[in-house]
Amino acid sequence: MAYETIIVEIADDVALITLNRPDALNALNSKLLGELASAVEDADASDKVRCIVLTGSEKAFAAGADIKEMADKSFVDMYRANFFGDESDRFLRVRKPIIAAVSGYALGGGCELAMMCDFIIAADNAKFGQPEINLGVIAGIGGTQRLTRYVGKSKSMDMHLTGRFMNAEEAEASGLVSRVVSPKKLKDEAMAAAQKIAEKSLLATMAVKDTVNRAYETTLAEGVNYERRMFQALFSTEDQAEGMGSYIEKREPQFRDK
Ligand code: CO8
Repeated sequence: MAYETIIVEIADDVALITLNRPDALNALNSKLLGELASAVEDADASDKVRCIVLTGSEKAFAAGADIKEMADKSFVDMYRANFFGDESDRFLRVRKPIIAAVSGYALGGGCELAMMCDFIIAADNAKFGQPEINLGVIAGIGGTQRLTRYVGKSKSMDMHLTGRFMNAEEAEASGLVSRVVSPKKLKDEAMAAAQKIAEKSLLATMAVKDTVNRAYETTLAEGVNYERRMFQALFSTEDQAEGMGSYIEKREPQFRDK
């Protein structure tokens, strides 16, 4: 499918989705978020895709929701359209792993979009922030909740209340990102991670995503019980027999997602 605001490339079991509004630093408007939701849904349904990478340009992953699109809207406009709620929900329903590869600005909705992915690999020029406070509003697609879970209350309050940016070093130290590389290596690093994930049993990678995300939604005891049942359920798969059999036979596993 042809998109106007994103580029989708599929190779070696990985869908690479690049946000592509260079004139607006990939600001997230309705068109882009609608196209992105469709692209990740297609990737989720495709037999050719086992992992997804979401990236932007070297200067900006995304500099936030499109301020020019939002500026004149009323509460009624935002409420009736459920502004970005539906697109966010569609993105969050994707069951295959999504890696955010962040270079440059990831601000406001851009930071929130990165946090809706399953993990973030950052370039050393990355700048994360929730500067909505400077616009007289607050985060609107999960920032107050997800950033607090990623980095804790104190740092999250600091970011949301002052609107300051966090660099890649601080983001790694505080647990927001999983690794930091140079901007030139970012895409290769993210694609290599995605290809590594794509080699695994898709059933197991989907179970990891489901179960780790459950940690955000439940008590420890409930989460551990959910994990135990998922672990046990995977013993109904051929991939469990293949994975353990190949270890014992000292060969590489051939997973078939069955
Ligand atoms: N929206 C619209 N246009 C933008 C945005 C944006 N968020 N960010 C950058 N642009 C545009 C600029 O207007 C400029 O366009 P033009 O040349 O036509 O004026 C172009 O991109 C390049 O930007 P700059 O010239 O400003 O580039 P600089 O390198 O000087 O500065 C910054 C880069 C610091 C990133 C700067 O552009 C900036 O501060 N951008 C705004 C950052 C921001 O406030 N983001 C938060 C937006 S609000 C939000 O995300 C809410 C999320 C929740 C919404 C959910 C709805 C329910």
